[in-house]
Amino acid sequence: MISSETQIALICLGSNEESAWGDAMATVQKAMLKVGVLSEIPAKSSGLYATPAFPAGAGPDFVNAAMIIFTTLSPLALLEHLHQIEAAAGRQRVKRWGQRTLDLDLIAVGGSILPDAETYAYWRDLSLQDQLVETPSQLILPHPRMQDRAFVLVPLCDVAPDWRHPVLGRSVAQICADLPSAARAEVTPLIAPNAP
Ligand code: PH2
Ligand code: MG
Ligand code: MG
Repeated sequence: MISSETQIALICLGSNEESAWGDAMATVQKAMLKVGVLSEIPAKSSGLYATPAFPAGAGPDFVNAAMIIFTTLSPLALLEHLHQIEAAAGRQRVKRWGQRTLDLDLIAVGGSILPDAETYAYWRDLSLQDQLVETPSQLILPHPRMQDRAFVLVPLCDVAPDWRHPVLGRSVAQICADLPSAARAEVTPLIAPNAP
């Protein structure tokens, strides 16, 4: 069922360590099934990609993917479901940039700007140096770094190329095209997306 309250949610999946569910690729694939269950109509899943860890040298390559789901859950309720799936894969939240069995990041929910435009802008404009030491304690949407990250944008292009960023006013495809081509080229397809 889909209601007038149903919103599109953009989710990025990543793993660079084996989990209770197998290697990084198996972990992301199983997580895709579990995230898909949260959607009221069939979810859309990107291909799987190998990506170098960010920041450079932070560990083994990641397997990354993206999904869109359609849900009436609030952003916080959805985040809680994503954390439960991470926990089921055996994720322990230890080190911010450490290796991770499974990371499910909520990238955006509809056109929501959370908690407000000013706080969003603070986190978006944080210098790279400050990003390494400051972590938001609340959910910021859209994800304040999405426009910088090829490992988020290239998979998102498979599932939501036309989603428009509520602050930047640009689509996923446009934001992705703005990345340096070298950054896009580092995102290596492992498994192609299913035909729609
Ligand atoms: N996630 C991180 C940190 N670094 N690097 C890549 N390539 N992919 C990720 O998903 C990723 C990362 C923190 O969540
Ligand atoms: Mg992440
Ligand atoms: Mg995360």
